[in-house]
Amino acid sequence: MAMTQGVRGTRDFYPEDMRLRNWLFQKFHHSALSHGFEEYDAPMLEMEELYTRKSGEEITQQLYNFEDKGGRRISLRPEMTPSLARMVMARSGALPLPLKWYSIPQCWRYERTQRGRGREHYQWNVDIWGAAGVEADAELISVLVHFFRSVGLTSEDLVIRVSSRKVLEEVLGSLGITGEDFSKTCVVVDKMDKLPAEAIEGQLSELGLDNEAVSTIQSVLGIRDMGSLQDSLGGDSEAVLELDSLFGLIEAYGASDWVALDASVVRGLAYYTGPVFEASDRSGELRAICGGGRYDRLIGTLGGKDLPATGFGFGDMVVIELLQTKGLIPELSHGVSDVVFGMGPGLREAAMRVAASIRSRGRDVDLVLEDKRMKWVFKHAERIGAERLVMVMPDEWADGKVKVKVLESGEESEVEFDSL
Ligand code: 4HU
Repeated sequence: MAMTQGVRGTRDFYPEDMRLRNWLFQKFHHSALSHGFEEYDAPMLEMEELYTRKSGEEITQQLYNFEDKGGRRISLRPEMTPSLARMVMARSGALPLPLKWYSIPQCWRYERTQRGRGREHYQWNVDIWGAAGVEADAELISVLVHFFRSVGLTSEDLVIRVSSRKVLEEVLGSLGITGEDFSKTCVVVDKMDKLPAEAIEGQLSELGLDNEAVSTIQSVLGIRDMGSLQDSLGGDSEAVLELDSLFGLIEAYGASDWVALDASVVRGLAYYTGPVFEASDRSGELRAICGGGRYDRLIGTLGGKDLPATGFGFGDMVVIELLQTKGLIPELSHGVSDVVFGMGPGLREAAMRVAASIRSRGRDVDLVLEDKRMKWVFKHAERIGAERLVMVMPDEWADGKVKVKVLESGEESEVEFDSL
């Protein structure tokens, strides 16, 4: 195998890729910071048992796991939420609530079925712990909308489809399906548009759902407006009241155009309990851009005392595809403001003095390290998008001056070294 081969399913980030990634991450940072969130981080490695939930979720069936040299079962994290739950549990009682935290972790998966698919991505995670009301869920939607606007996307490009796990909980509760069976049913229902009908019916019948129950579920999942939801679940349905309040708050935030009720949204993670949402492009060509929801009982399943929580995960890949199709990827420059060039080996030290002086004033300077022709230096300065070319030349330097060329205008001048 050639040594240029990386680990299957991983990506290299060349400087041009890194510029785009950093641009995207800055948008993630600013959108979270603009809403008062604080950044946190956790190790990429966790004890495997943090993810052994046994609800049939794809994410826990595709663990990138192994045994370490001490015989411990370890996994690369497939998602951030369990690490966050662990951190919150470890400081239970000591953290000021509600807490609003975000992170941009690299997450890993290892699927046996298909090759050639990515095994890592970066996933922006934004979470609120200790706030039980839909105000917190509305805040997450606002962070998302802030992000979409900041990258130039509009509500015509994409939609955040919203529902609540309580919709299915009420329907399934009346059929006697509760607790763990309810979570497992949600995981199967999430796959309804991805697997053949027979496979879904088989999995649902294992969970105690007959054909009539399946068609009841299907008709409820088809609901796209609050009127029909109320007709189906009744006026005092908790799901209806919850979603009604949530849409009211989203309206107050001026974000109504970005959201739509869609009862088919359940999400594939077992731990969701309340409002759930996902964003996708309006044309429906791409996979979901992000997804999230309320998970008030996750800590309980990890052996701690429950704490209300809600959050979303937002991968770095699908949104880039969407921005590409919409022509919204910006031209990102190298970021250097000045190129400094000493003409000839005799002026190498002078050029370093000049570069150091400009850098001490807070500018980003690329010093030409070797003897190059003037033509090469001009091309180089243009290619990296520098504003100025500072040339240290024998006669000028003898007078304590350098030659400065402003690249956009082409204007040239002689400047005292001290006043650069
Ligand atoms: C997932 C988890 C980890 C890594 C990748 Br790529 N994808 C689930 O979407």
